[in-house]
Amino acid sequence: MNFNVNATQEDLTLLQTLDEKTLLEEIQMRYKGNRIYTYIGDVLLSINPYKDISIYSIRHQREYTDIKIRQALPAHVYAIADNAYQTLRRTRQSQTIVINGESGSGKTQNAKFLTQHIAFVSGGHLDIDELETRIIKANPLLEAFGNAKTIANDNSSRFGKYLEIKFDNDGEMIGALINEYMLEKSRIIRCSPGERNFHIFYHMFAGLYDEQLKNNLLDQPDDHRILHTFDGSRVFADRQSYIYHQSAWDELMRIMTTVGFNEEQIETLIALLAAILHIADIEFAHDVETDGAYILNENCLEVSAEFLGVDAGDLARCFISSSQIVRGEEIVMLKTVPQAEDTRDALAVSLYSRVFAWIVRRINLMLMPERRYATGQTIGILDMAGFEDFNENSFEQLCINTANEELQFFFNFYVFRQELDEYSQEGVKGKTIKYTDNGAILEMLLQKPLGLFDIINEESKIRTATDLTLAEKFNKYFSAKKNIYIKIKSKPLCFTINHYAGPVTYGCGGFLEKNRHTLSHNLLDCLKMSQSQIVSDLYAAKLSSTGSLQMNPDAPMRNRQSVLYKKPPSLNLKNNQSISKKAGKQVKSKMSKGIVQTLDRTTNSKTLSSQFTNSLVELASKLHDSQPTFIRCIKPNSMKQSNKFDIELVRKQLKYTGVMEVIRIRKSGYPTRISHRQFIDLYKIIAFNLTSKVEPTGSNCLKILKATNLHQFEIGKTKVFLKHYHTELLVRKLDDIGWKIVRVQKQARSYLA
Ligand code: AOV
Ligand code: MG
Repeated sequence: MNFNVNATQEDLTLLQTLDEKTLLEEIQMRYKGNRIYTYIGDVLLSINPYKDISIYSIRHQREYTDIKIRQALPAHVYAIADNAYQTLRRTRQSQTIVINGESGSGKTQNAKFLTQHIAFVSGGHLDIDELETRIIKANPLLEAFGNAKTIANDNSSRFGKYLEIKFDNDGEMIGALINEYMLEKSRIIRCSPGERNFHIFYHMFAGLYDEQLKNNLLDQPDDHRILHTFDGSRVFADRQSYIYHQSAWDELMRIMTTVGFNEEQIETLIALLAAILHIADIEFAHDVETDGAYILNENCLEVSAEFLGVDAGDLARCFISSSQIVRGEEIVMLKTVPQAEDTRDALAVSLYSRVFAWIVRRINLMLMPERRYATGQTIGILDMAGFEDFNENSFEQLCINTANEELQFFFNFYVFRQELDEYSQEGVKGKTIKYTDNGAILEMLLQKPLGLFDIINEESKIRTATDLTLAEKFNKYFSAKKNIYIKIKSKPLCFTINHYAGPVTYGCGGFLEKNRHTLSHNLLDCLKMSQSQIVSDLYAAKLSSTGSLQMNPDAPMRNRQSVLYKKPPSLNLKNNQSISKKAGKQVKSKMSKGIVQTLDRTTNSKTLSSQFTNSLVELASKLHDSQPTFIRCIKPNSMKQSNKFDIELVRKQLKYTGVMEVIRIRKSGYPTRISHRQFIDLYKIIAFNLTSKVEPTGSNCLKILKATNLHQFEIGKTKVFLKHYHTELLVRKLDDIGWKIVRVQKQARSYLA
């Protein structure tokens, strides 16, 4: 193949021949020449280079802010950021940049470059440097707690992030808000072979001083159940990985200080992370005397209790028994070993998710703009966990893939459906373009009643329901949907969904337990009473409908001293294994007084699936309220390697993201649609006197378009329809006129002088 990257197109809508082969060749050639970005009109295609390419620097940022220079430069994510910002300035309408793509395709990296560039162009305030640094530094902090190594990506986002950057009326950045969605919290207790827990734990072990480790009763990561590797190898397999995590921790400490965490808060965080490790290490066995569970390693129980600031006996009772008040009487029962283990895991998971939410709240507090600047003008950057298909897929993958379906639907809606609908309403002859609509899949997943998530929720309320009865319900309701849902006869717990990005087989073992994820009343009461200010505050806080914490992020550190920080647990533990057995006997004696068996009382009816569906609704409404731009990220190979272009893999992604159709609609369509009124307001000066009153009619719009020498636009009944490059030409024309006006004014002033 002839190799001349300069002969390739920066914008795929300019391709003469439009077929899959040409498209793939073009992209492959560009990839070889490190041209990882390509425009499709106003959509950006991005391919992960898996290596550093020197296209991100202040020099590049400067070049891409100048629209005249930018036109001659290769396509770039900076241009997308710049465009969103300029559009916000011009129209005062909030913008969103939506980044999609499979896991490992480069979404999070692009989100960082976008943030960097928007901060760069919108700086201005005296203290902007500090704000800019905070916004940018919030990323590595969130990643340490919210990202983990998976099979698809060594730094995989295990939560969705919607960053809203806020502006004042002069277009200056004044603050930001991070919305976090759907942290994959179950990773705390369980991850698949070859994967790891959240980065923060490894950073912490490598980075803490010996004294700090000792204070938190920590030694080696390998000592803890939830950090064990699957193949039994050591966590820090070599010196290099140890040093890597150590420097990551040091960097994190610098960032936390920059972002505004004080020493006490950092120590408290470390203690909470240690508490999670100790809780997860508690082991249970069957007590023949009571026929319930008891705790084998009570030293772990005592350490956990001390870290949590609660009484060890109370905590033991929560682990091994449950209770319910019926007609004023407390009914108690002992748990089996698996039930006790579930309680332990639920506590570890809940503590981590609350810590994560607390960190996000604190960051937000530090990024919050002063009220007097508030304008409601924002640029949002959406970076969710990407589409996943592993050897085994569970509830977490179902949530992640459903969120991706929703984003694909939004993309289709905005790029195809809405555009085609508008043409017909406005009497514009647009070409008809076929695209793959995923509405039916989304409906099956999210409809109420009787969508898949709704069924999970309903089953979770039924005492006798099991994962098998759940799978049977799925089969009953969805088997008829042959193109979307496939029942697997040989594996009764499994089913396949034909997602927009391909078929994924899910196993529903554990679905109900994961969905319930609730802590018992007893445990919640116990935690709320904690002597540790932060623990009691974390658990006193309400959860919103989407599962985020509703608390004052400043509260935990005031008033009462934090037990966690001030008093590290002692090592002098009573080694007599009596606490949980004693508690068990007490419960047993209560039970013998005529007590019936009941399930755990649960407090919080917000199941995971209801939080999940609520956050999707919230997100969708944010997206629909702003003007979106899309970045489609493509993964060049599954080996995380540079210079490897797996044609089949890329072809598959181009196909399911509908890239070919996007090229077609961008070639023949009009992505910019703007009302006559707004068009006249923005560009009047091109064809009329600044002071004259111009009616918002099609013919007046036409005068402006002719004066700019534009072709291939359409004027509809109430709107002007433009090609994506038209806006740039109009802005340049405005720019030229602006200069002329300035020159005339200068001249006039010099005459007067
Ligand atoms: P993701 O966000 O799309 O996956 P990332 O943005 O984390 O993917 O990218 C994965 C890895 O690819 C990064 O850690 C980098 O090593 C590399 N990479 C991505 N983009 C670039 C770039 N522009 N230049 C250099 N290296 C890059 V996930 O979060 O798993 O869906 O849930
Ligand atoms: Mg990511």
